[in-house]
Amino acid sequence: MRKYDFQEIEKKWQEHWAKEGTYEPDLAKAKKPFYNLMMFPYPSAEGLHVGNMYAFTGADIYGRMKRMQGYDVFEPIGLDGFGIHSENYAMKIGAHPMTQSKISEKRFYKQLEIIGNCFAWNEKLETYDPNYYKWTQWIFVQMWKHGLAYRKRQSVNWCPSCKTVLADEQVISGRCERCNSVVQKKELEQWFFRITKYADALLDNLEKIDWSERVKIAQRNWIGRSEGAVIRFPIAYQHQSASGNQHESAFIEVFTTRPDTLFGATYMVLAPEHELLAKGKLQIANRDEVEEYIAGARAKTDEERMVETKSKTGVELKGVKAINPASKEGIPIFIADYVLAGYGTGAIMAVPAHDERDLEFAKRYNLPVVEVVSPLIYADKKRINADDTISTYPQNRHLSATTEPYIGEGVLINSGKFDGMDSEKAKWEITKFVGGEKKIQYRLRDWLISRQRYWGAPIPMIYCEACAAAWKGEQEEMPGWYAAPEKDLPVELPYVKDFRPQGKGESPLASVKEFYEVECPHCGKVARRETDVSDTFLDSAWYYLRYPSVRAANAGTIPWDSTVTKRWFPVNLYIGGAEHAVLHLLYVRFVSLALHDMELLEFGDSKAPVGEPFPKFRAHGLLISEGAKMSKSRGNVVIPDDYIRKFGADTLRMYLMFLAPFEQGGDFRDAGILGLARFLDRVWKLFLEGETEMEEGGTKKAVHKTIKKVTEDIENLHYNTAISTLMILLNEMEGKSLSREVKEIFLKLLAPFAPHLAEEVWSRFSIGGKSGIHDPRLEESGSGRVPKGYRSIHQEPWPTYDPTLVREDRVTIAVQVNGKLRGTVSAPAGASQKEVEELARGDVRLQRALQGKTIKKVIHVPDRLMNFVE
Ligand code: ANZ
Ligand code: ZN
Repeated sequence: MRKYDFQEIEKKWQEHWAKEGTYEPDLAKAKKPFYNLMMFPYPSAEGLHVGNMYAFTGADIYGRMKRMQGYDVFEPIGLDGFGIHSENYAMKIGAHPMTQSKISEKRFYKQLEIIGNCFAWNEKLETYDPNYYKWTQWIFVQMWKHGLAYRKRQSVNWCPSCKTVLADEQVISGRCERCNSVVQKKELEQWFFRITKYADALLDNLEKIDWSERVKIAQRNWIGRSEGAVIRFPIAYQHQSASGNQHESAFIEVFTTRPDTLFGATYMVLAPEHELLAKGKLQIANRDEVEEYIAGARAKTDEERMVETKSKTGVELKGVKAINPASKEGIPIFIADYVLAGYGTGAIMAVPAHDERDLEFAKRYNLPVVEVVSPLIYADKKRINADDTISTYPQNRHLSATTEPYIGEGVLINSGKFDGMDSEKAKWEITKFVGGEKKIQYRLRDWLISRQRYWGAPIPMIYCEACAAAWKGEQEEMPGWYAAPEKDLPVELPYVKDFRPQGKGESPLASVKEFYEVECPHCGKVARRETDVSDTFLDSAWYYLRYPSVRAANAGTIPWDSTVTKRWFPVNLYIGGAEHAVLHLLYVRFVSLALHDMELLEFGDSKAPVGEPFPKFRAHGLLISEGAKMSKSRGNVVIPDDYIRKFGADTLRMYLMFLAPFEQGGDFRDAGILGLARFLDRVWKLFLEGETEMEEGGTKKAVHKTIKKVTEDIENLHYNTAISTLMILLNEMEGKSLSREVKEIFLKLLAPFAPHLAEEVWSRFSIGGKSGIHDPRLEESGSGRVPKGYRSIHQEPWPTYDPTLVREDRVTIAVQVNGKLRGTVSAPAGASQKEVEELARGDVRLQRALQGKTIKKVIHVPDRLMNFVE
């Protein structure tokens, strides 16, 4: 039995903090606002996972130190409870998401309470609250009004198990991010947000924000900017038929990043979905064979098509050729599924000599390989005469196909009048020569918003057939579509008994007449509401904007209070999982940038680019369990509650943070937690059962070094080493007589990690150490008793160290002779020039280095360097 009754203590303080509003900053007036944000959880399981707790604790420790450093810290929490995660969970346990959400809400909030974070409970929010999603819908309407929302028929990713479409970002290696089913393609009309309009801004700003590098890299790759050219290849028929001339103007357009290799383009490839393959467009002699190939390719996912590198297949289009606009040669046209319809123009010029995939394909179909860029010249950056370069190649232009393709830069060969030109320069010269155009291409696609599911915010749009029929404007303007009038928001999600997805490409709302039948906002006739709901990622793309003004905004007339927003934004530190790098973290930036352009938001300063919500983001590591990824099927999912009951939240918090550097993650092992429990027991014993206070007993120096180390470690999220430093200090303190000051410093440093224990000990100290529960200086608070007028340790100032006390005792000084390092000496810290010089001259190695030299000058950088100059 532990003497330290964590169960009683933790409960008491959590209630006391809530009652006192210890963690509720004055949102309207805070002088030093610090917005400490963590990604909110989605309640889609029995409860909070220890992985969530890991993330929250790490963020919380930082926030707690900042509060003690004098900031008004705001650490909000809420639930991302709309969406497929929660709906699937409800389905799995045979519940209705609308009722289940209330049950999950209670459960999650209870858990979030017992982990001991300093959440500002007054401002919590849930994305499925109509008060909240009213404004999610309002944001959709703003997007629509500003031309950033549009509807389009497109082949989209379809998850056969979730029975809904998925955004590209939600397809991981060809599978559904959520349920791991293989994703299919389906043609559907859908709503999109024009995130591609922000591709450059999203990319450029990455250079100006302080984010975990791995997340920046993921975003850069996802946006995938490439510079290249669009080039047209005319089409020619081998046997012109009587009506042959009608195809004269047909051509194939390609996007290439290597227009310099144009002379080496020996064949072309169209994606199987390419529009030229539609019947009647090209006269193809082997139409049947082609159709068969197209059908086969349709059945594969993009991912399968990309990875099957060893078996690239294709079919040549018979009876038709393309003309290479540079060499004027006729070259064969293939269809092959290694070319994707959704990228560039859906067609490529194939240059087997300089592209790996093209070379592989060329070998398989025995196609010519023409080398046009020679690497020789860059071998040592020396330029070789172009004639020499060319002469190293035989007249025969069809080189061996067994060599590796050379993909670098070089000098042009086999390229007519461009021979000898630098490939970099040749890119634009050849583009000009054939009348091509420079083009910047992005991998990023527009954000697909529609979901054919029930549990989400209905998309607030209305379609009127009568208006569409009477339409006289431009077709692109989407005739007949209107935003739901703002006064009608929220478009409430009705209770639908059978909420399960039907898989017909329609939301269950499409069978609820009372929902979809509305009056046209324009002509008043009967119109139809959009019945798809929006992607959950739209809910989470703006929650942080609402947090600081939840109470103010819940009155219903504003999405957020802009004076509060100005005070609190941008967020000071955002912490969350790296797995959201190209989903949430990209969407949330886009929405903020767009709202800024609409002048609905205003923040950013010299330190943070305008409109960037999170100038500093850190990805926490992944927590595994007993050496393996946590998963239901392995049965190794850790639920924090049991551990909290058994060991206390403080012990669990410290254990989680002790595993490894926070950004690295860690391996949760039952056996490990005991060490931290013992540590806290020892703290308890030393502080409350030890000797009464005495005079300083020689720990002062160690204490100040600990202050320095713990402060710096927390700043860098190196919580594991901060804890081990506290452990070392505890060892040193045990068995010594300790001053009150030293004890207080230790407690303050421990407070962010073990907030309840630190608070309890502090409160007992505040009335002179040991006291019984009936001490008259205590008063009722929550489930326990606390000193009257008590001031929380979490509002005490963070300790600062005395720089003279943290100096190392001995330092290593580098000794140079004429600027060259010749050795080192160990000297007492702060040693004078004379002392160091003596030490150096007494060192055997340095004596040798100085032998026979007349030193004219000695340069001394205290504690670091000494240089003897002749
Ligand atoms: C000719 C060429 C020669 C190419 C060469 C590369 C090397 P990134 O950097 O990703 O933008 N490409 C273009 N559209 C494609 C599609 N729909 N499916 C598959 N591949 C496609 O890559 C651009 C390059 O990828 C383009 O440049 C094109 O091949 C290929 F020595 O054109 B390149
Ligand atoms: Zn109408």
